[in-house]
Amino acid sequence: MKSVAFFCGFGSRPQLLISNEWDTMMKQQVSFVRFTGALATLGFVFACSIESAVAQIPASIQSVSSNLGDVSGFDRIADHLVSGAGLVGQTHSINPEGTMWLNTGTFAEPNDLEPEITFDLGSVQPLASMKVWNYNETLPNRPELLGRGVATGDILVAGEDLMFSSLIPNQSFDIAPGVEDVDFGQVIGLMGTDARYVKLDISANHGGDANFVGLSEVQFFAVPEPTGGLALLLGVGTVVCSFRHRQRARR
Ligand SMILES: [Ca+2]
Ligand SMILES: [Ca+2]
Repeated sequence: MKSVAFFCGFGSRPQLLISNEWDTMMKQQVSFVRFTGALATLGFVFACSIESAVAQIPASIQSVSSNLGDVSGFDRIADHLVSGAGLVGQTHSINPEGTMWLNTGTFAEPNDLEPEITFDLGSVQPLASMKVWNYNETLPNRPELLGRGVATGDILVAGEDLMFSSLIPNQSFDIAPGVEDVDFGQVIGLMGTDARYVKLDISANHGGDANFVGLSEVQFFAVPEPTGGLALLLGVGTVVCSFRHRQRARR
């Protein structure tokens, strides 16, 4: 009789079971459903955290007003901002050679008094934020080196057509600490704006020498989207929830 009840347990209520048998079976079913629901929720949270962690967008340099590395023996070019060079975990080296960008300022010809840099994110996508590590070169009794870091600038964005519009005018950038054991990356929200190109039109440094401006690293992050795995988990969650609802309705 119990086996009959098992096979029809998800359909109409079997009349031949006595009430305490029915209650026990229902409690087991509800426990199973709650366990499955909790599992689906945990999976969902886990998948969300993975998704957030991998939302960084690979970037390249579309254009830059000048690279000190192009006209001198110093290896300081904009490519070092998007390659991860000098980045260790969430901090950055204090040695600029091969790890940071510095423009020519008035130190080398051609001078660069209108510094700007444009990042290419490969395709138009919704941008959640950018993370900026400022110019972190430091030596004892040389405060002007950290002063070469970007202090203010406009952030502009463009789609495939490279027609820029202002997103954040006169953004302030934190001066770097001159150490390499803290996360000094500054997160700037980009409000989910759809863009392929992001331009920094730099207006001032932090009081450094020779009108230099520089940075250590820049990363971009997309607004997370549900993946196939996430959609599957959401589907499982929906099925479990509707099953629970049906079970409750029948009691
Ligand atoms: Ca770097
Ligand atoms: Ca400018």
